[in-house]
Amino acid sequence: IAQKDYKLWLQFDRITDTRLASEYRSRLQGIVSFGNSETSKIATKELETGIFNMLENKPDVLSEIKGENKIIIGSRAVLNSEIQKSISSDFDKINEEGFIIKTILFKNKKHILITGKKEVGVLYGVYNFLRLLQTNKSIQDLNIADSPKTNIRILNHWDNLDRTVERGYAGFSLWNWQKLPDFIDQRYIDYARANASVGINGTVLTNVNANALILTPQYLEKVEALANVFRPYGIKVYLTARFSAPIEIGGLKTADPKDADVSNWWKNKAAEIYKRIPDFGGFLVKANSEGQPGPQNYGRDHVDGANMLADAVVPFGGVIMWRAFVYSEHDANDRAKQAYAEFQPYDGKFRDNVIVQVKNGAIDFQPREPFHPLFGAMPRTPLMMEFQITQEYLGFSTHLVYLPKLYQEILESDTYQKGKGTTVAKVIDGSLTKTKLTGIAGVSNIGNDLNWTGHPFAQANWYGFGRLAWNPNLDSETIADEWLRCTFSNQENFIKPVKEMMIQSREAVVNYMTPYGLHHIMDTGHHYGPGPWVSNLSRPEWNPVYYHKADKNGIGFDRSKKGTNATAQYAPEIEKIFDNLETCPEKDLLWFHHVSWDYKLKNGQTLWNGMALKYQEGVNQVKDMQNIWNKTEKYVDADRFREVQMLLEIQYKEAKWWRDACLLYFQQFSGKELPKGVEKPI
Ligand code: GCW
Repeated sequence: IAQKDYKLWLQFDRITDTRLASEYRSRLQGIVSFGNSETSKIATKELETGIFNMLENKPDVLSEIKGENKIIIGSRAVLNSEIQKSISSDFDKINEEGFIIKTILFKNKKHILITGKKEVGVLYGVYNFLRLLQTNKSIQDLNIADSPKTNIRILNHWDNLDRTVERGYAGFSLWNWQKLPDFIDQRYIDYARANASVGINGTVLTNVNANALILTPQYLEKVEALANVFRPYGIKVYLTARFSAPIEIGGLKTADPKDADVSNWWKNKAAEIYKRIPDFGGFLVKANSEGQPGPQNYGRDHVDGANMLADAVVPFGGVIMWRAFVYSEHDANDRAKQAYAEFQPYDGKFRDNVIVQVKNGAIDFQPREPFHPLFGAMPRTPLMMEFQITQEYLGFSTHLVYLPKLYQEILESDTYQKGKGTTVAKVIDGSLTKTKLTGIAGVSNIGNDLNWTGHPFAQANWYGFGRLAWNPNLDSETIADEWLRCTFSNQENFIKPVKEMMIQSREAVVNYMTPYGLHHIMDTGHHYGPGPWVSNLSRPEWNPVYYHKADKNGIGFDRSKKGTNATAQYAPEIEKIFDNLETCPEKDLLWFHHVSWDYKLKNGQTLWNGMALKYQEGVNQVKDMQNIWNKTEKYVDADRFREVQMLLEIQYKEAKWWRDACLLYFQQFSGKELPKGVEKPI
């Protein structure tokens, strides 16, 4: 059963279009592989088996170029001098991790060359070349030069050492600490391979709510074993650092970053780690957030904490990813304002090897949030994006929600911080501020479920995250197209409607959970299902009522000048747009304004009616998704067809649950009837 699911987007199904298959065969008459490293062996093997599976002919692997129509692979250094010379200017088009796929003439014969400055570039090139075949693209006269636009393309695993996964909905952690280091689960290799195939080059193995034990020799030995598996795939290992580790495992009395013993402890710890793992990536830190220890426990600030750790790893080339996800009950007036207030004043104060990791929105991974005001507001500090791939607030691994659509919406947002066109993507890829360190992190949705991600379509979110981390300007629709072809089928009658289903799935979840800028009204703690009524939690900003503020007069959080003035954290042009009820995009209306139930929406409906109709629309959209999927049976293997069908049925039931729960609850305040077109609660 699991086999198809398990193979993710690396199915390499036989190419059924016979004309195309024979064209491919004629152009792929053998592999010439230069290079001897582990990475180049992997690249050769991938090419060999990929071609074999798709075309059913086993290409010969040769060590020199004979005849014609060979695929030549190897990094710049190992290519023969004639080829090197003929394409030397092409290397100017790529960076250290980039690749070139090019049809070349060698001794007057045509061949396809896959190369890069480094071995890992060749590997990326191979996966990209295989994708051309998987998606049935032409391979005549190729001339592709592509490079990742960010340096750190990384998964954040919120995996605990007991293998539970915080906000994980796909089983337990992949990392079998008990059997490591001597037992290498095949899954580790398959995981590395899947990541490399989309260009992911880093992984934080452990939860940001960190356990200091991971930094003890007993665990570091196991981390080392994983790093050894991932290295040939171009993937670096990172760990989370618990700020109080010097006390917990180091026997010190304090973790004060200004204390010499403390900074020495971290320096020694870094040296110990780098001795085992010379290419260790560095640390990800959640400090003074949700009860985690941090520099503020000692009257110090984020800069003190981050820079102390940065100094410990800098001799080895390590980085510190310091999270900006902070909020506290002591300033509960508006949680959305706190990260900006705490971090923006520190712009330019962090060491060069610190990158501040900012969630896409100012609250917490909601179905829709406006972009985080920190993007573009710290021009002298590298900022990296943190997206959540696991669906904490979006129906876990039960609901089908195609997240690259959400990611794209954020990346395209214009911050106006340096005038029009200052998109979040430009902040992230460093093109705006010319920061050297750039990155995108995704909170992983991977576990030891047979299909990795719980929902077969959640694989698309892992894939799409990787693609956007590689190039934040890619279009989510193109990514969906690629993913579907690689994962399921190239049949147009399948691709067209199912792509449509994926694209609309993001708006559907917004509509049936949190239309018009509503947010954080999920039931408490687990965040599954509706809970807008919850009001009894100890911290005000944990209660959904804090976010929707529904009353007789209306609904929504007033973050305008008249309210908490969170809008002032944006560039003046954006501030103006959000601040004004007339110009505020309706999709963010209740995020920024408290609006009367009778407020007239652009479509002429009152807010109450409009909201009710949106909830209904969300339900209808899920119904549409079901209708689309039900027609795909002949294109999809029986198991995945059935799985998705069952999951969509649950999603439909739960979309109605959301609609009914929210409308019945809010109706107590609006005191109004449901408009025509909205089904009566069941
Ligand atoms: O989204 C919230 C989650 C917490 C998480 C926290 C964070 C790891 O509910 O489970 O903790 O954010 O991002 O630190």
